[in-house]
Amino acid sequence: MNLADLNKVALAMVTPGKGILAADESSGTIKKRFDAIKVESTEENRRDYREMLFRSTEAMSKYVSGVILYDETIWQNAKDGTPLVKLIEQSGAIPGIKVDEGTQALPQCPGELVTVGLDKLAERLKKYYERGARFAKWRAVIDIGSGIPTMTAISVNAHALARYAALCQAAQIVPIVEPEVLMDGDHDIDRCYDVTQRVLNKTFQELRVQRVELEGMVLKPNMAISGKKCAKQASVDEVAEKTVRLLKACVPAAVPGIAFLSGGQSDEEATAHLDAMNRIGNLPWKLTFSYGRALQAAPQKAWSGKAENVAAGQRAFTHRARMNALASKGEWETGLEKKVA
Ligand code: 5MM
Repeated sequence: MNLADLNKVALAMVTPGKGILAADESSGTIKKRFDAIKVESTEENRRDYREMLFRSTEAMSKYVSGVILYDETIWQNAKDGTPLVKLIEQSGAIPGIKVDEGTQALPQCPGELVTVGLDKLAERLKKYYERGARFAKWRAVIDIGSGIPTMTAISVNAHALARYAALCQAAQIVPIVEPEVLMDGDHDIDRCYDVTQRVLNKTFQELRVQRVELEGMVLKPNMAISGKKCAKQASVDEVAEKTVRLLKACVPAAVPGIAFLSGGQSDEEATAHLDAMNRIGNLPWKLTFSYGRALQAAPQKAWSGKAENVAAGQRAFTHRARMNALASKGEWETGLEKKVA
């Protein structure tokens, strides 16, 4: 492993003014997104949609540091035969790859999940590196509910995240470590804070045990936020203040950067929260975005599967990417939302 090179890639992924496009929806998830815009989820439509994003020259070259791809996409070519990975590289962004293989029910722990995909991971990473991937992603899913999460679910998921991260670094690939505490329930922000604290502490403990070099990774966490069904929704300032406090307590300064998931927040909420955190300032790591839904909902709607809407889809993507890029520097303002380029 060359740690200096891993650190260089990790720092590039969290460059202020840029962030990561999470375009790694698995087949089931992209089908759900396409169903919502009444587009059939065929291989060609998935390719056309992602090609539209990667050919958004302004967004990709100015505001996107890296793109997380799904296995199908990393092997796909654009309509003119250019590999999609090349389009990303040509824009100056770094190609990355989701390497987990989804979740399975965790035995003895009703309602809880464990992320799988460690078998043959070393071999798969080698192929992805040859194809151009310089970072990877693995997502653990932790749900909050009555009696959950159990320490069992937190431990097995943290262990798998660290096993994955160590294998990535051995393959000269920067691991994005994503322990996602879901915001689906009716819990309040303080319960989210407590659970996320336990999850992050266990994750960093496992990363240390398995000798993962913190300078060569990026953390992708949820924010400390109220559950979607909670009657009392925390304000933007409370989310920002509590998330920064939580991260300062759990994430070593050796980690170059933190790229948040959006987790079901609205587009503008996800931007406002990131912006408010960066306005707090004096942080030991860079804070940016690695959004899926909060970057793509608008372009998906604008595109709606029609070739004549490609330019509108690209404008919508560029706008959201720019808003989040400003938020990564604490320079976003709500008034800018009206001025779609
Ligand atoms: C883009 O969605 C990613 C893939 O999800 P599935 O494996 O469930 O299909 C997802 O991991 C994503 O990268 C993160 O959850 C962040 O996306 P959001 O939409 O929460 O910002």
